Amino acid sequence: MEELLKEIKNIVIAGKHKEIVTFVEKAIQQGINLDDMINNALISAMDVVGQRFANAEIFVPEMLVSAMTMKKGLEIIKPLLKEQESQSKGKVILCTVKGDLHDIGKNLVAMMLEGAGFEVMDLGVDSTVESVIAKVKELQPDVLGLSALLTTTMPEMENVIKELKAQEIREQVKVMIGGAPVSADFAKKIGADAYGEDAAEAVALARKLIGN
Ligand code: B1M
Repeated sequence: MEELLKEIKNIVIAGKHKEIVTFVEKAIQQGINLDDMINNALISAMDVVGQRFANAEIFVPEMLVSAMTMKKGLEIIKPLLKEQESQSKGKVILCTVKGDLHDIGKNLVAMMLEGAGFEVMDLGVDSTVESVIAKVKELQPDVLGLSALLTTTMPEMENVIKELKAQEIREQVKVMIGGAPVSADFAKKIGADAYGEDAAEAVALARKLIGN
């Protein structure tokens, strides 16, 4: 099992997107714990990729192929995470904020929330303040989840919260934020309701925020 997880991790690091499906399916057949596969193979691979990028050992194209490989692996796991839930636990709008194209973490949060029975509306990446506010008004979610991976796009989270206040709808929705550069202190500073460190915590917090 350990060997197979290591192999999956190396496949993502090397961006071997043609091989990932076979290996993830093999791991599922062997009964590998899905959380282990997500955390100890797929996510930890992206940590290595990020480190290598920061050290200028690899560049954007390599990072992109690794991301694509990870996404392919996650797509196979996604249906298995869904619980047999018929009634929605609550409505969540998710997006990556304006200027930011990173979506793997957000997608993982969406998958875990759906798996836990939430109805998730994913607005995608590079979401402008205006588009987020319009969707909040239209869909009236219980929770608005904002993701940012760049220090330069973190201020967009505060802009969304300011606009919710300006439009007098801040009290109607709980705001949860997350992403590698974001912290609990930052969440407090900008007036968010919660900060999720990872996808599992995001689910626990969504439940808490909604009160179920
Ligand atoms: Co980019 N990138 N990237 N990148 N990239 C980082 C973020 C970086 C840290 C790499 C580095 O330098 N070490 C760095 C940011 C530096 C900074 O701001 N301080 C960086 C940079 C600089 C850039 C570009 C500027 C590079 C360039 O063009 N010169 C560029 C920016 C593009 C843009 O967005 N405008 C860029 C581009 C890209 C790719 C497109 C190539 C690709 C993204 C592909 C995609 O997402 N579709 C990419 C990738 C893959 C990364 C790294 C390597 C991996 C990110 C990732 O997917 N991690 C990343 C380095 C790193 O983070 N180690 C890096 C795995 C994912 C599961 O984790 O997203 O953290 P994460 O999500 C976690 C938690 O954070 C949390 O739960 C998730 C699951 O546990 N979470 C939430 C996330 N959102 C949440 C929301 C919640 C709650 C929890 O509630 C709503």
